[in-house]
Amino acid sequence: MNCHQCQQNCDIEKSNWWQRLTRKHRSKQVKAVDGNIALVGTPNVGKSVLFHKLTRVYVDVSNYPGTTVEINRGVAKIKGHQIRVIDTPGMYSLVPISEEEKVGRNLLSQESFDAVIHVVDAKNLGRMLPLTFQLIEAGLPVVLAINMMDEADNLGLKVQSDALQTELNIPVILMSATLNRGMRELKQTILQCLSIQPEATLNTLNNLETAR
Ligand SMILES: Nc1nc2c(ncn2[C@@H]2O[C@H](COP(=O)(O)OP(=O)(O)O)[C@@H](O)[C@H]2O)c(=O)[nH]1
Ligand SMILES: [Mg+2]
Repeated sequence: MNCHQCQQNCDIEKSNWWQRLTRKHRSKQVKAVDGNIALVGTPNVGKSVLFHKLTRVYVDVSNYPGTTVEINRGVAKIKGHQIRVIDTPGMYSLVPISEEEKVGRNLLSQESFDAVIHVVDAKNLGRMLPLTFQLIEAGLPVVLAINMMDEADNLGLKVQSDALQTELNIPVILMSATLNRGMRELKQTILQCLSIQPEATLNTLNNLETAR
């Protein structure tokens, strides 16, 4: 019998080989993502360092349509969940002046995010918090990642993260992206924003259920 693939004799061994190959190819395809997050903030606060620490699975660099502004998109794998991450261009305000800020604002308004991580420099909190307020006022699901804590510590600066968290009513994480400090808390918070309960919480809930 002629095979429709090769137009020759198609033995059973070959069809098994074909099935194995297509099965292998299918298993290599990227699974559907479980959520979307964005990294935002002024230039030089560590967004790209954080982006590369989070995304090791797949990274795509492209220009935002009609502009020369580069956008990095990737996929973070956190506890088996695939989360799309976008590294937005630097922005000082949601009221755009530069082309980068326009692109950043467009991205935030056109796409839907489960978490918008506002990355700030711990040494310059006063200058950076106004954007946090704007993002919160815009109704975005903001997480404040206070980065460069290593440098703040060296300067003897203290950041009252608990007070900030209570005042702003959003998750606040102290971190040093280059030193991997705070990465675990950030990943845990991202899962919580996606309504994916961390194991500990799930276990606690299960225990409560069985105790009834
Ligand atoms: N000391 C210190 N440097 C950092 C940290 N995170 C990022 N950097 C450095 O800050 C600079 C700007 O980082 P980058 O990720 O390019 O910032 P972006 O403009 O926000 O994307 C780079 O030289 C990084 O190595 C950190 O937690 N501590
Ligand atoms: Mg960058």
